[in-house]
Amino acid sequence: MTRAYLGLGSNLGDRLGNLSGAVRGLEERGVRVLRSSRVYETDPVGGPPQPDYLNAVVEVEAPGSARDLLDACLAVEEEMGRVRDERWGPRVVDIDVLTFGGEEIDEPGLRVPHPRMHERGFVLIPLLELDADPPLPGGRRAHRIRLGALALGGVRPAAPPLVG
Ligand code: GSY
Repeated sequence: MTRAYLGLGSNLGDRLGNLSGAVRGLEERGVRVLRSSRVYETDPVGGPPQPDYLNAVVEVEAPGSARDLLDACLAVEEEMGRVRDERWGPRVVDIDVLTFGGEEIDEPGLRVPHPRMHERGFVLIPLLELDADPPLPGGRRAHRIRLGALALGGVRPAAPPLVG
């Protein structure tokens, strides 16, 4: 079993219901969701004009490899109707593997820690609720990251944690 952090996001349909559905889908695939950050409403970053997101980070216990966890995330996204047709476009649900234990992985389709996680307020702010010193790309440490206006702007607490 390996502890990992996953980033969840939704900006289509019943956004909060979609995040809860993602948690259920992960549990059904043997991924135990141990803790959740609060849910934040966040301005969209990148891509075409699109609705605001709800984002959260969950801590999970994963039974297999990082690749197995990624496959479980992709299966849940697919089951919930995500169509991967527009890069950076709106989505019913998005599940990103942010970290996997202390592992550093750079393989096609799987880079862990997630290479942009420390630049995104919608990831970093909920993650820091769960872990004050999480693994970050390139061995960076949270205390050295400048949470400037860019990272903090447009991230507003919106709902309680998804579990617990
Ligand atoms: O990377 C995940 C999908 N995504 C998001 C997101 O989850 N939240 C916000 N605020 N902007 C985003 N842009 C993309 S792409």
